[in-house]
Amino acid sequence: MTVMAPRLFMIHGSHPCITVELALQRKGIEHRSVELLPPFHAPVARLLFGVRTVPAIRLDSGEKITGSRAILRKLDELQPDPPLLPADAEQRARVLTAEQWGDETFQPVARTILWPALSQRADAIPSYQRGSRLPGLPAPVIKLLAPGITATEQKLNSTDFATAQQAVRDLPAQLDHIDQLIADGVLGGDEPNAADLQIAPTLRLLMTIGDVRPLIEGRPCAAWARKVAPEPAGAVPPGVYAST
Ligand SMILES: N[C@@H](CCC(=O)N[C@@H](CS)C(=O)NCC(=O)O)C(=O)O
Repeated sequence: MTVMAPRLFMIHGSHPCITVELALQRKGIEHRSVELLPPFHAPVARLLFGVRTVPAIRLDSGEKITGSRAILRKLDELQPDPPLLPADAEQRARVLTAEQWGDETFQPVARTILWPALSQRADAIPSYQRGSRLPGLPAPVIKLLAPGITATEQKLNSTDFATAQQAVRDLPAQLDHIDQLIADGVLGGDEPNAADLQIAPTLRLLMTIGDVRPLIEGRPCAAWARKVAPEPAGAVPPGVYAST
């Protein structure tokens, strides 16, 4: 049943935007996507929503909601079936805690590691635009713009090569945490919950980075992420963080 026709403002390949898309799909809510091109998304998002980041949605009523977790809460309110949170209070609290960790702690890890990798491998940038509705820029133009774009994004995301190397070293402990959440039944149930939808797209984005994928493959979380979230566009060849 369609209870509204929200407009989703998104950036192609953005992991929290995929979280919202998966939630909309699960609930069978038809929507329109408005794709923004970074870094030009910032003035548009600020003007329309008063924030710089996406995902953001505008409902038919004109109501605006920003941030993946707030959007999922709103979708559950508007269309309760299927629910994204368990009915049992204890289990619900566990899912909400995992979802918060996924948003605040784990989501930034992908940006921290990916942007310095793309600054080394500008030739990989077009692969992340595959499937975008926006016209692709010719390779020589991307090559010309890449240093500026990757430097801006590294600044926006408080990262650089050394920070990314440290994040790669810290990743196995975070993967242990996800594997534990799966073992505890917080993630990986028959029906994906809000924490599944929040964390799996980040993991899938990390799996596009050649030096990072081997740290994930073979773990329970690799199979789980493949089940929950689609394969995103993009690939950075191995060798960037080889000595990390
Ligand atoms: N944790 C927030 C953050 C969203 C976020 O940072 N989105 C990125 C795309 S993955 C963004 O809009 N970046 C652009 C920028 O920082 O200007 C959420 O889940 O909604």
